[in-house]
Amino acid sequence: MGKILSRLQEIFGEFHLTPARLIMVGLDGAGKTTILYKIKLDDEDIETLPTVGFNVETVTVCKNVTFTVWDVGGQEKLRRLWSMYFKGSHGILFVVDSSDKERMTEARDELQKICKAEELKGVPMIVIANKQDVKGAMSTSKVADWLNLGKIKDRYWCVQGACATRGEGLIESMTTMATLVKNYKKNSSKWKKSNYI
Ligand SMILES: Nc1nc2c(ncn2[C@@H]2O[C@H](COP(=O)(O)OP(=O)(O)O)[C@@H](O)[C@H]2O)c(=O)[nH]1
Ligand SMILES: [Mg+2]
Repeated sequence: MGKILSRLQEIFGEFHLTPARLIMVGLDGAGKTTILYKIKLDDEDIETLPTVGFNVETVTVCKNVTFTVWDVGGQEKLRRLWSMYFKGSHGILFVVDSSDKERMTEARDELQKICKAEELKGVPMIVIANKQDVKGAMSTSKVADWLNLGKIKDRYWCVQGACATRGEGLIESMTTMATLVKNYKKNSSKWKKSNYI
């Protein structure tokens, strides 16, 4: 088992009764598939194909953790399907390409739409500021500014810098996520077995 995956299993070990359901979203090209493969296969070199259209992947990465992954943006008609996938989620991983200044506004708009979703009220969010290895990539605080994260007062959130291709920042992201999900579980009546469909 890869390093990231075994660490993930360790940190989510106590979620055996109520497995964590996480959604991972972001614009196409942000690095979601790369992150997923890094978690599942760790150091192996994987070539990723850009996800075309509406593509939802649900992956159980280890015993207690399920990821639902999809691209947001430019899919207005399909937005009504969102709630179906949002329901029962305990954490949001929002992945952003820190080197793509041109699409930062679009990323912000998508993030704001996600934050407005009723099904995700109070659900904690980690923003993964990916592609920190690219020259000229925005720092985590710049990304936070661009995405207007300071305005978010109704959920816990945090920004984590990452380089998915090298697997950097992923354990940190998942460790923080585990803590936030634990708090969410403690404080939210939403965390009920009946939420698991
Ligand atoms: N330089 C760099 N490229 C990355 C990083 N993460 C992903 N990529 C590349 O960005 C492209 C899109 O990644 P992908 O995982 O398919 O994005 P997705 O559409 O969000 O699933 C691929 O060519 C990846 O190899 C990173 O941290 N640094
Ligand atoms: Mg993808």
